[in-house]
Amino acid sequence: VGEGIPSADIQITNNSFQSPVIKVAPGTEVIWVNNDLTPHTVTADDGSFDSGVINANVVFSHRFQNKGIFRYHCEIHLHSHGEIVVE
Ligand SMILES: [Cu+2]
Repeated sequence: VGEGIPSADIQITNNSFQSPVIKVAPGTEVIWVNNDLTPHTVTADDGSFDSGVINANVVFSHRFQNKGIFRYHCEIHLHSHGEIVVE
């Protein structure tokens, strides 16, 4: 994360995104941290961003510039969902 860029963390633990819903301001860099031993992905439902495979103990980050509601899921565990509310 660059200097002065606001950031927010999401922990991926036990196949779930913690917290599954967060609110951030435009320009926030959201950082997902895979705490599990299995790989996950962070894939936008609309395809606007995609981490690819995030291995154990690896992070992925994406900066949300625009307001909106961005829903995402894990391509490996399709029951795992999350939502970034940028407002
Ligand atoms: Cu997963």
